[in-house]
Amino acid sequence: MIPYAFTRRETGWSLERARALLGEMRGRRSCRAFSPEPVPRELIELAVEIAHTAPSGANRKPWRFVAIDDPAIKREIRLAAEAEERENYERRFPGEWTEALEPLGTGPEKPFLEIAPWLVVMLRVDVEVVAGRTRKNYYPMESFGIMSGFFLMACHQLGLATLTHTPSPMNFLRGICRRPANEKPTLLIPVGYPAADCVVPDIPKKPLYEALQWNRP
Ligand code: IYR
Repeated sequence: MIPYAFTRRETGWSLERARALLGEMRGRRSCRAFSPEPVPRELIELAVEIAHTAPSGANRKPWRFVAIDDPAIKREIRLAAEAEERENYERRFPGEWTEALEPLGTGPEKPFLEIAPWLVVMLRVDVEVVAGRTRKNYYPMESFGIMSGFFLMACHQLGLATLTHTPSPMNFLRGICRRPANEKPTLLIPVGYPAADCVVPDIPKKPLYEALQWNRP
């Protein structure tokens, strides 16, 4: 054990930072129309490194990242994702789901998978072989969720737009990325700048009082 190098802040400082951060995070939107403008690799590496600082069950960090800017791989991913999504929208989705998606304007075409300069594939690792022994990771779902939240927030803070995309099923990504069978493709996150004419749905956000309870009613 070592001492925790924690910086204690004044409450005024914290409040100011919290309000500024809330303002910035309120401005984050899922982006479905990207500009092809390149993003330096170092920026992606830093965002991934920030995500990788996330806490995880027993510090196992049950995730892998594959960062892709190779146009040939992006094209392969787009074609495979669109094939799955076409099945979803035309056959697999129940009516209720397509209704819920209607106001978001989503559909089976995913041009952003080729246009965004980077695709970051995140894979969840529930079980892995370490030093010849198979071991189970702890709380992989929770850990993965925390990690991906760190990533989305980091990207927004760095001035990058993202989309949490989950083509379903997304096992095709394992083959395309040449990852082993114990790694489960879980999120496919395009990262870049919004296209100049990017629009987002004008939808209300659930008010905080519907989500937050203080103590007991
Ligand atoms: N994965 C599908 C459907 C979809 C699901 C949710 I939840 C969204 O917020 C948006 C879309 C698709 O990407 O089209």
